[in-house]
Amino acid sequence: LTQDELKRIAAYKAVEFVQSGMVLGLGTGSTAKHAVDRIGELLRHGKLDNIVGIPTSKKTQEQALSLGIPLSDLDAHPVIDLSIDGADEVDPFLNLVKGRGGSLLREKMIEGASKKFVVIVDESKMVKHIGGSKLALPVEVVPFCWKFTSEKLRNLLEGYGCEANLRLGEKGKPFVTDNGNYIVDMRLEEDMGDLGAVSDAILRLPGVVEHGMFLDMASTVIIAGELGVKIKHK
Ligand code: DER
Repeated sequence: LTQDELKRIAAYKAVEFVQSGMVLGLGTGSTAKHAVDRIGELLRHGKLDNIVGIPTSKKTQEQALSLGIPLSDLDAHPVIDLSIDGADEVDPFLNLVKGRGGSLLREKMIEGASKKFVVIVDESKMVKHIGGSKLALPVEVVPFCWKFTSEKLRNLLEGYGCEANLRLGEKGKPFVTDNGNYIVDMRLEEDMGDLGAVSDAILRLPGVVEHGMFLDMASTVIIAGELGVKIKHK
């Protein structure tokens, strides 16, 4: 099975939690894309009705619009029944790293407002510790003096062997999020211990908008692997 087939299997499994009449948080990324496609398909075939989607990015909004999924936002629906989204890392306590797609702020707002947050991953996303995949921890920062903020972040996380790199988009220009901000990718080397304390320290920096650690937010993680699908509940 290819990685994308595993992503699709996890996504379709998560959509089994969807019931007609739900307000759904629609995630962003290559795994969540399969879930949004499946919801659109079930709506089209009359297997689901009366669904309202709350997209976590402009990209997902466009995908959902093209599928005819009725859309709204958090202002109209401050409480969401179920959100389905991918993740870049999942630790044994179901803490997540998200945001490699750059949508972490809207994802965290929407998934934080959800009664149930189902995470869908292929088995490659499972790590022993957050930061364990040696990939980045994304931090959304305001463009104003981003170098100043990036240096503060680097100092803060220096103990974890951290570098801080501005994420670049097209033609070497800074990547700009849906919210008009920049992303600084923190390259972490090892277990950061008390993630809550690290989260608080990052969020206290004035130029920081949000970071990609989703602590104690997932209610369920669906893991698709070569040997089948595993479901872990909080
Ligand atoms: O950017 C994001 O938050 C995505 O949801 C990411 O965490 C997972 O993306 P993927 O499903 O394409 O691996």
